[in-house]
Amino acid sequence: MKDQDLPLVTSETLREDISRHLKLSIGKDPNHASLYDWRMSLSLALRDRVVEPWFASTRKTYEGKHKRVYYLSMEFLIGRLIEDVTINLDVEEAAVQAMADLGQDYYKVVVDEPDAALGNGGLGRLAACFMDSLATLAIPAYGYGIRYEHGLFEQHFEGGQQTETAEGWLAQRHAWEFERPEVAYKIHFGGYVSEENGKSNWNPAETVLASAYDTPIIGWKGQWANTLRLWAAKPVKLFDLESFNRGDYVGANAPERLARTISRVLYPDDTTQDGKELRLKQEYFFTSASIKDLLRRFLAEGNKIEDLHEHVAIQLNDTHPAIAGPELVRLLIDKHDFNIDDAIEMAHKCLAYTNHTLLPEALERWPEDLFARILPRHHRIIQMIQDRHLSATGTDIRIIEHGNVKMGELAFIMAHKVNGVSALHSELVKETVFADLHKAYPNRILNQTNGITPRRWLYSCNPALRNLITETIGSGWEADLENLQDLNAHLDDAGFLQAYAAAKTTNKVRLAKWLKDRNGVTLDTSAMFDIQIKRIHEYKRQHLNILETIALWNDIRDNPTANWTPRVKIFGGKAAPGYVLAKSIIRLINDVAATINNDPVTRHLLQVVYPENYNVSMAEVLIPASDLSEQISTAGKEASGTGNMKLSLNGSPTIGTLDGANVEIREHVGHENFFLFGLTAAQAQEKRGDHGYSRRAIEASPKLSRVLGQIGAGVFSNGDHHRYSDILHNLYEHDYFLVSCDFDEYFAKQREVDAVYQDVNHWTRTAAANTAGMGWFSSDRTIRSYADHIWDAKSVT
Ligand code: CJB
Repeated sequence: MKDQDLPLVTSETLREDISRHLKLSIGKDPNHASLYDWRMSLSLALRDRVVEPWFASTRKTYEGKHKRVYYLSMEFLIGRLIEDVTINLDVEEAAVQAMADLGQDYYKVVVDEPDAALGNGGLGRLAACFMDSLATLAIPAYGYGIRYEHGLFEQHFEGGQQTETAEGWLAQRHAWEFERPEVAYKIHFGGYVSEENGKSNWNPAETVLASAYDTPIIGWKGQWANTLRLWAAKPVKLFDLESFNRGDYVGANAPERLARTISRVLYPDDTTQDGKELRLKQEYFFTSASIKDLLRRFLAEGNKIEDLHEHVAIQLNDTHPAIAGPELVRLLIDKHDFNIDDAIEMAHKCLAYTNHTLLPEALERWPEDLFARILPRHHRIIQMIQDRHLSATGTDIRIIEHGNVKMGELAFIMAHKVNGVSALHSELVKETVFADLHKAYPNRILNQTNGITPRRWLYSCNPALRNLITETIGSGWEADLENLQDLNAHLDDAGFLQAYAAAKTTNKVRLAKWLKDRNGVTLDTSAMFDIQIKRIHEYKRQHLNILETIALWNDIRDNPTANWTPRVKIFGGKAAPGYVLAKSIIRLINDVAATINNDPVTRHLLQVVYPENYNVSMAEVLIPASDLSEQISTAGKEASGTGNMKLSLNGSPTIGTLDGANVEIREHVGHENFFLFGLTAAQAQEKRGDHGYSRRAIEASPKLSRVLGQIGAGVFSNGDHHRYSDILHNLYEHDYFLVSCDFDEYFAKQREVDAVYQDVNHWTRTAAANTAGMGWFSSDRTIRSYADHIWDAKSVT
C-alpha cells in the first residue's frame, strides 16, 4: 500500500466541524452543551474524516474485484473509539487543540465514551485487534457480529463478592455507526421440512429481521477502512394492531419483544456454553444474516456463483458461527440449484475455523432434539454432511452422536483449514480434542499464533514509551513492529535505561492517580506493580497468586525487618455469573486485601488492589504501568493468551508457565528475561494420574499448609471457617489445575523476581528486552499469515 497524503486536518478545520455538529447534528448551543454533547460532536467530526477513505477502499475493492475476508464472530471487544480514530488518522494534536479552543478538555471527553464491550475476553478482543490489522494491511474485510443492546455485564463488589448489573452502552446514541435500514434479512426458526418434486422446503414457524449497523474501521495512517457490520434483531411485523384494538396492549407488543430478545444481551460465559435455546438462535441469527449478505454482495458484482471461493474467505471465530457451513450449503442448494455434493465442496473451499480452547466444556454441543426443532433443515443437511464425511474417510467420527450435535466436529469437517492460536495449543489440538479428525484429515490443522495491535496496545495507551521508542529508533515501528529489535542495541546504554525507567514511572504515577480518584487507595509507586488481569477461571489460577500473597505476608510478618521488595498485587477480571468457584476466588482476593492492607506491620511492603469492572479501558491504564505480568495458568490449558503479549510489549516481564503463547514469548524475549516456573503440559497430564497428588503436595509444603490452614481457620473471613470450604476442598481433593503442585516453585520464583527488581539496572534491562523482543507478536504478522496460509487474500496496493 502506497502512503497517500491524508487530507490536512488542522485544529481550526476540526474545531469548525465540531461546532457544526454540535449545532446541526446534536442541536445544542455551546453554552448548554453537556460532556455527552461535546463527545458526540467530536466523534461525528472525526467520523466524517473516516468516510472518504472508507468509500475509496470500497471502490478499489469493487474495481479490482478483490477477494474479501469475512470474519464471523459472536464477540468484538472494541472498547472506546475516539483515541483509536484520532491516532489512526494522525490528528491527535489537532483534536486536543480544537477541543481546548472550544474550552473543553479532550481527555475528559475521551474517557466519557462508554466501552463497546461486545465480548467476554481474549476471543473478542482478538477479533477487534484483527479488524485493526486487516484495515492497516488494506485487506478488504468485513467483521460480522451481533449488535447487542447490553454488552458484558458490569461487575460490582458488595462485601467483596461479585454482583452484576446490565451494561447499557446503547442508552446513549452510538456515534460511530451508520444504521442501514435497507439492509435487512429475514431469519427463520422452527417449523418443518416438506419434500416436493425431490426438493426440500423449509416451512419455518418464526421469522425475525436482521438489520445492519455499520461501523467503519480505519487502519494506520487512514490509508484503508473496512466495515464492522453488526446485526440487530427486529420484528417482521412491528406491532400487532389486531391485539391492540382488542385491548390487549401487552400482547400487541409481543412480536417486537420476542424479536429483540435475540440481540438483547451478550452471553456472559467465557468458556462454558450454557445450552440455552436463545444462544443457538443468536448464533444462527447472525451467521445466516452474514452469509446472505455476503452472497448478495458477491452476486451484485456480477460474479458467477461457481467462483464464490475465489472471492470469499469466511473465517469462523470459534464454533459459535459453525452453522455457517450448513447454512451456506442450504442456500446454494435451495437458491442456486447446487447439488448437495457440489454445495458441500464449495462451502468447504470458503470456510476456515479457529479453535480457541481445549476445555471440553467450551466445545459447543446442542441436544439433537433442540437443534432439530429450531433448525430442522440444517439438521438434515448436517446428516448429509456426516454421511459423506464417513464414507470419504472410512472413520466413525460423527457430528451427531449420543443425542448431541457437536459443533467442533461440524466446524472441523466443513473447514478447509483449522487453526490453533499458539504453537503449543495447535499441537495439543492435534493430539487431544481433534486427534481422530487430524488423522483423517492430516493436512487441515495449522498454527496461527495470536497477536495484538501495537497501535492500541502501545502507541495509544503508552505515550511515554511510544515517544522514547520513536526518539531511539525512529518511527515506522507502529506498522512494522519487528523494528523494535533495534532497541536491542541500546540495552546497555545507561541513558536509554534511565529514560525507559522514567517512562515506566510516569505510567505508574498515572495509574496511582487513577486508582486514587476511583477507589481512594494510595499506592507506593516505587513498589513493584505485579498485575494479573484476565477472566477469573480456575485454570488461570488467580488462587495460586493470592495463596502466594498470603504466604509472602506470613514471611514478612515473621521477619519484618528483612530486605523485602515492596509489592502491589493488582487483580482485574470478571467471573461468569454462574461460575460459583470463580466467584469464591474473587471474594477470597477481596477478603485477603482487606486483611493485609490493614496490617500496620506489612502494609508498606505488601498491598492487594482489585478495582471492580475490569474492561478494555482499564487495561489501557493498567498495562503500561505494570512491572510484572502474571501468566500462571496450568500448562496445557491457556490456548494462547494475548494479555501476556500486551504486558510484555509494554515492558512488564512475565512470571509464567510454559503455556500457550508464553512459550513463544520466552523464545522471543530471551529465557533470561522471563521468569519460568511450573510443570509442563506433559508433566501436568502425568501428574493427574498420580492418585492423591494434591494432598501429598500440600503436606510437603509447610508454606502452603500454613496458608490453607489460615483460610480454614477464618483468618480472612472474620472467623467464618466455612466461607472458603469449596476452594479448600477442591485443592485437597481434586486439584485438577495443580495449584498445590506448582505452589513452591512459584513462591521461590517470586523471590527471585524480588531480588532482580532490587537491582534497578538489571530490572530495567529485563523490562526493555521484553519490549525489544515482542515485535513478532503484532497482529499484523498474524493477519498476514492468515491471508497467506488460509484465506489466499491480498493487500490492495
Ligand atoms: N478464549 O476468550 C476466550 N473465550 C473462549 O470461549 C475460548 C477461548 C480465549 O481466546 C483467546 C484468543 O485466541 C486466547 O488467547 C485465550 O487463551 C483463550 O482462552
